[in-house]
Amino acid sequence: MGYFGDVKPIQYEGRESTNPLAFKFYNPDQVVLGKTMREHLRFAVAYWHSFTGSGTDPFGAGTAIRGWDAYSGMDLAKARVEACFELLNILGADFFCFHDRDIAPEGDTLQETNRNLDEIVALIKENMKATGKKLLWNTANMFTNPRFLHGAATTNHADVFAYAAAQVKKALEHGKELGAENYVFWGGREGYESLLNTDMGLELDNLARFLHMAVDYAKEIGFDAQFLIEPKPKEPTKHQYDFDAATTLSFLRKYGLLPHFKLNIEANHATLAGHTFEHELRVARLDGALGSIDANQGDLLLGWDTDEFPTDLYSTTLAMYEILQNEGGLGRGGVNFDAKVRRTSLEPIDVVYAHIAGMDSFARGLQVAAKLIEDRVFENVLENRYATFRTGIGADIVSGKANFHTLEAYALQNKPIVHESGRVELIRSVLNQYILNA
Ligand code: XUL
Ligand code: CO
Repeated sequence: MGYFGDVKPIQYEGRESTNPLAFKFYNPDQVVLGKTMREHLRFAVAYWHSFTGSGTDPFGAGTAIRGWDAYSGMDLAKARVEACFELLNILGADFFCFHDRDIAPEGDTLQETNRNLDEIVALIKENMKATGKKLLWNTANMFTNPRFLHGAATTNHADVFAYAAAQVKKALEHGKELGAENYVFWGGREGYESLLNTDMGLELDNLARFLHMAVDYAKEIGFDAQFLIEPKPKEPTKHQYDFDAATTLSFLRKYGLLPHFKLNIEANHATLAGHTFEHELRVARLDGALGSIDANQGDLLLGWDTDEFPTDLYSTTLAMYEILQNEGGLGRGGVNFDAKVRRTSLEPIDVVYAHIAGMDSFARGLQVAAKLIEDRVFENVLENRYATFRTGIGADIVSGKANFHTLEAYALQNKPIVHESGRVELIRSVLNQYILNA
C-alpha cells in the first residue's frame, strides 16, 4: 500500500467512463494539432500543496490525513519525496515543482539548512533518474520565515537582501543539479503595507538589482533554465510589486530584464487582479513573454487566493486557446497545478481525484481550443469586425501612411458612420456548442 492507497496508474477510458480513477479526456498520446496531449500540457504537481500542505486555514489546524504524518524532520522530508514520485507515477504526470523550503526543513543556521537541502536534492535526483520524471521549476521560499517580514529583495534591511541572495544562489545551483526547465520568482513579500514608511524607488531598484544578479549567476554556472516571474496583485502584501502581467512587463522593460524573463501566469492571481486568466495570458503572449502557467481557479465570491483545482471548462478552453496561439505553445513551461484540495477533502485519494479533474479539464480545454482554431471561429469574427482596417483609410492607418491632416480631411468629407453589431451573445453560444460537442 502506498501513500495514496492501492491505486494503479490512471488510464484514459474516454468520456463515457464512470470510473472515478480514470481520465475521461486526457489521453497522453493523442495527437492534437501536431503534438501529443502530453507534449502540449506538460503537467506538473506542486510539492507545497500536495505534500507539504496540510489543510490549515487562518481559523483552524490541518485536517489532511497523510501517510507521512507520523514522521518529522528529515525523515518527513524523505517520506514526502517518496510520496511525490508515487503520485507522479499514478497520474502519469511528467513534472513537479517545489520551493526550497517545501522539500527540506530549515536548520538553526544557513549552513545547516543548506546541508539538509543538499541531502534531499540528492535523493530527488536519484528518484528522477530512476523514473524519468523532470523538474518543471524550482523556486526559493522567501516569505514564510519571519526573517522576510519586511520583504526579501525589497526589504529595508541590507542583511536580509544578502540572505535572500544566498538562498537564491543555492536554489539556482540545485536547479542546475536537477536539470530544471525553468526557475520561478514569486515575490511573496515583495510589496508594501504603507507608503508612509516605504522608499518605493529604492525597493524597485533593488528588486531589479537582485534579478540581474540572479541572471548573472545562472549564466556563470551554466544553468540555462528559462527564468519566470509570477505576477500576483495582493496577498500576502497589500500591494505586490508584480501586480499583474502588464505591471510586471513594464518593470522588466524599464530595468532591461525583459530579454531574460518570461511570465508564469496563475489563474487565481489573474482574478484577484480583476482580470480573467485569458486576459493575463493574452497580455503576456503579445509581448512574447508567456512562459508557463500555474493552473488553478479562484472563488469569485471570495477575495483571497483559494487555489482550487481547475474545473471550469470555459476558463481552461480560453486559456488553452491563448497557449495554442503562443509561439511554441508552452515551450519549456508547463501546466503546474498550484492547487490544493479543499480542507474537507481530507483523504489521500482526494489528491488523486483532484489532479484527474484538473488534467481532464485542461485536456478538454485543449481539444475545444484546437477545434476552435481549426474552424477559424474567432479568426472569422476578428476578420469581419476589423475589416475597415484592411482597405482605404484603415489600411493607411495601419501602414503608417495616415496622419492627422489626412484623417481630418477624410472625416470632414465622410458620410455618417454606420456600425455593425459585435454579436457577443451569438459568439458565446457558438463557444458553448464547441465546449459541448467538439
Ligand atoms: C502563491 C503562489 C506561489 C508560487 C510559487 O500565491 O502562487 O505558490 O506559485 O512561489
Ligand atoms: Co503560483
